[in-house]
Amino acid sequence: MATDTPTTPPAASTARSAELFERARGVIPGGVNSPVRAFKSVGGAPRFMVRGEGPRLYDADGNSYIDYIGSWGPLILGHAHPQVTAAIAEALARGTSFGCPTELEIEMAELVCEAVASVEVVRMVNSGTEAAMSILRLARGATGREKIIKMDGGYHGHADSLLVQAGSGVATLGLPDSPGVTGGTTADTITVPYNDLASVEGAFGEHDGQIAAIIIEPIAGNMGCVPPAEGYLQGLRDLTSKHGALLIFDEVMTGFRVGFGGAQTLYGVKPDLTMFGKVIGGGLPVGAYGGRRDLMEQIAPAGPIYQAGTLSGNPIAMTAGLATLRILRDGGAGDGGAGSVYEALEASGAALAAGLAEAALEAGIEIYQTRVGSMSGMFFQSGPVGDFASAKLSDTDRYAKFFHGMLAEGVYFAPSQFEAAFISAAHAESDIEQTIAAARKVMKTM
Ligand code: KE4
Repeated sequence: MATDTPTTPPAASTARSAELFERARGVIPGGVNSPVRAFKSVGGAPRFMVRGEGPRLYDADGNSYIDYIGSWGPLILGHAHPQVTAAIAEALARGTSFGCPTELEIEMAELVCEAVASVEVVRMVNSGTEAAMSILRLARGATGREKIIKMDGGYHGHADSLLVQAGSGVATLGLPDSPGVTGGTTADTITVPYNDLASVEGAFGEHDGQIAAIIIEPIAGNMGCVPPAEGYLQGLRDLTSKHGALLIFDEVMTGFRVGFGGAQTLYGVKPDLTMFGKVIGGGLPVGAYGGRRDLMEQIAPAGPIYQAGTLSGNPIAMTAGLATLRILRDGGAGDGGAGSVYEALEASGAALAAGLAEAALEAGIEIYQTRVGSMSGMFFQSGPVGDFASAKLSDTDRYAKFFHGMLAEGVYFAPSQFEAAFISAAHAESDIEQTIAAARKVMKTM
């Protein structure tokens, strides 16, 4: 859905946002309900948004922004997509939650199983964190093993056992990365560098027979966007199969984002279990986990491994998710032709990346770009970036200057060098062109 891009007013006041931030900090930790929103790593005060439409966000001071966050991934169709909002409005009239099974949940489960070949059975939860907690409990319960391997720089939500310090470059046993997380809960979490098969082999060598699973973002999106090296994911598949461990893909960010079948379909690697979130909720709180039937049927009440949730499979969230996924499956405005949305997203992603590269070259600024479809990264360094250690070599001060310069030009990138950028199907060519023009202007000042 292309939109005529209204001209962005000159960087007007942000007084109302500043006032709201002051008020928020009196009653909400740090003034926000999720840390990254507070602009801590780029400095300055967050903009309080009042509305989103298509590719744009509108803040409390009346400024508008071309949005490359999309609520951190869910809004692949853009803000307030008419078919999604209409479906939600219609569902609302029937009530918001029943605490009983509904056909909507079956339709969602059937759609996810149809889209992702490795998923035979799926359970809805309310966030990616909840999906991660549940999937690890399942992996440990099903294998009878206690240790898990995660990647340095990999993020799977804030469940205790996953809040471990980044490793020291090889397989390191987990030390808590937050007060309140006990050594006991992270003792069984081994961290290894992303894109490094040897360190995984080493971990299995050291802890053979004790490792329940590897949990990984098949395309890392929380160290900036870092795609898997050639053969890496298949290497993990071979190692987990060889050592009787499970392979878990965290597709909360990549699921239905980089293709209708997610990263696993794109790279042709079949995990045992997969987590979902973001896009499958169409902007409402949804997470999910699923995979092999023999594993998933060990989840209560089918099996003994407990997991529950008051609002899991909520009818309004299912409605928003189903409306979104059906448009992605059927293409464009639901006019048939599977994949046409993804083709458009690929074209937009490529155009933005090329424009940013040109702007950086013109300004004599070194950047290292990564991209998979409509999910991308731009590291302020010469690269290459293949893992968290190399990502951290980026010039984060320069990123902060870029972020604020673009914000003043009405373009909203993530307020952190270590996040991904997302394009939606609502971003028109004119939005991409406006973004590139702004980047050319801003990069010259950095
Ligand atoms: P939630 O619990 O925030 O729904 O999902 C956690 C999660 C799990 N797995 C992956 C790959 C994720 O990217 C996330 C959450 N992503 C962050 C952005 N990098 C959400 C933004 C935020 O924390 O506010």
